[in-house]
Amino acid sequence: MAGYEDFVHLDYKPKKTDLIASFHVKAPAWSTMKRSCGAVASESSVGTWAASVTGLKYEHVQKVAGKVFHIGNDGWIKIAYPQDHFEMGNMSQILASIAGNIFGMKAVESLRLQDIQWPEKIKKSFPGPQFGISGIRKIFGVKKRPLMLSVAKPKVGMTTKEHCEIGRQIWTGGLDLLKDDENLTGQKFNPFERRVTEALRIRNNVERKTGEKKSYLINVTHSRYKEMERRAKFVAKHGGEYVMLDIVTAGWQATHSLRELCGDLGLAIHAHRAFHGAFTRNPEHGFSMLAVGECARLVGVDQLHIGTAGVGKLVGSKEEVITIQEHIAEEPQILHRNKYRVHLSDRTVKADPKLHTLDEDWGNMKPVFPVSSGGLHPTILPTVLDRLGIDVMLQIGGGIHGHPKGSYAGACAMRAAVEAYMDDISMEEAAKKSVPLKQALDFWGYTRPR
Ligand code: CAP
Ligand code: MG
Repeated sequence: MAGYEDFVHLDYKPKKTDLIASFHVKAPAWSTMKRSCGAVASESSVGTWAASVTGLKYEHVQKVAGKVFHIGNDGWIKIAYPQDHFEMGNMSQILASIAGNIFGMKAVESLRLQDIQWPEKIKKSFPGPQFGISGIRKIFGVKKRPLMLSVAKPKVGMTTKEHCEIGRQIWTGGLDLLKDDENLTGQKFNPFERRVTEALRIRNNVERKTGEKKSYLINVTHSRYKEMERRAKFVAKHGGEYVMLDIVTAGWQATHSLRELCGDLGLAIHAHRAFHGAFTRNPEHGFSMLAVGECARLVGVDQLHIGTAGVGKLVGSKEEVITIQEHIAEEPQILHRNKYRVHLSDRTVKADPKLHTLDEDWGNMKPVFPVSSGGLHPTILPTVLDRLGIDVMLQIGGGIHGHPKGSYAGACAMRAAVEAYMDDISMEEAAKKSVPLKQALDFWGYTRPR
């Protein structure tokens, strides 16, 4: 009789065509590790609790069943899934298998999906990013320094006029991008269309004045795809370069469909990950941000928030964030004091046994531009850049609009801090030449918000 244990095959050698997932499993006292791991493989592929209906008696069902091929004594396991178990190009179905019912099973006390290794055929069935890091840099004509953005704060409630005035100040103050916040869409006090046309009008003026390319991450998130489509087309019609999407609250269908539309419209997608903490935060249970990042890369976002590597107000350790960066954007380009570590030419990422991540070969799929944001202000940016390198986008909200002299000064301080870092000059040194940076240094010092 096929039971859960029949999904455990410790002698199985995964094929190159298998999708492999690394999980941490905690079995309840009344179960065994073998049974709990088998339950995960069964419920995430072809089986259910009633042994007789797991289907393993049918040969063709066995061919698409998950197999537990590694059970470590530390609770870390690996499951191989034949690629034909999945529908190509359908992220919703893939996750309904490997990240579906299993998190709610009584057969596990806790379960954490840590990393996924994707077979070539599945990778090729997804579009991947349209622009890549070099393509985004080309939009701004900025070859090396980190790109800088600011989200208008207070995040919701300001009128269109107030919101767009903040855009004028941060663009004039030297930043590359204005960003809508994750929960600003088309509320009545700041209607979508009016905000887009007014902000882009101001943007065009600031570009003329500064001679620098400026852009705007416009949040098109909506629970009706048709409306999202209309808003994206509106942005393209009015000369915007980006849309922003809350990919977790909107979901994979919205993200993948928007990626197809933006491919036609030539718009880049900035992915915000609000809501991810509900399932990525607990190291014992849930779905890792690393796995979210890989799914986002496959479905094809151009930029993704990945955290501040332990510096800012939101959780996400240095180790975890650097790992995510390596998997979605390859080897971080670290500024070693006037010496740049060159990007690895190939797109392979090595497994880290300590973090239970898996090897990955991204082939020619474009990288995602990592975004570091959350509780940052100008004087602590060097610590973020030391950890993540300079191929990042730095996003600051409160750390600019909370500057004692306001948003324009806050933006000037951020620009001065980043330029100083690129010239290998300390914040104290740079503050001698930048009043706004000195004011930020006097006001916040090197405190780390939390
Ligand atoms: C940052 C932010 C971003 C967070 C998202 C906020 O504002 O706008 O949404 O960075 O987190 O609403 O908190 P501050 P993450 O700069 O004022 O903190 O980047 O980790 O996804
Ligand atoms: Mg926000």
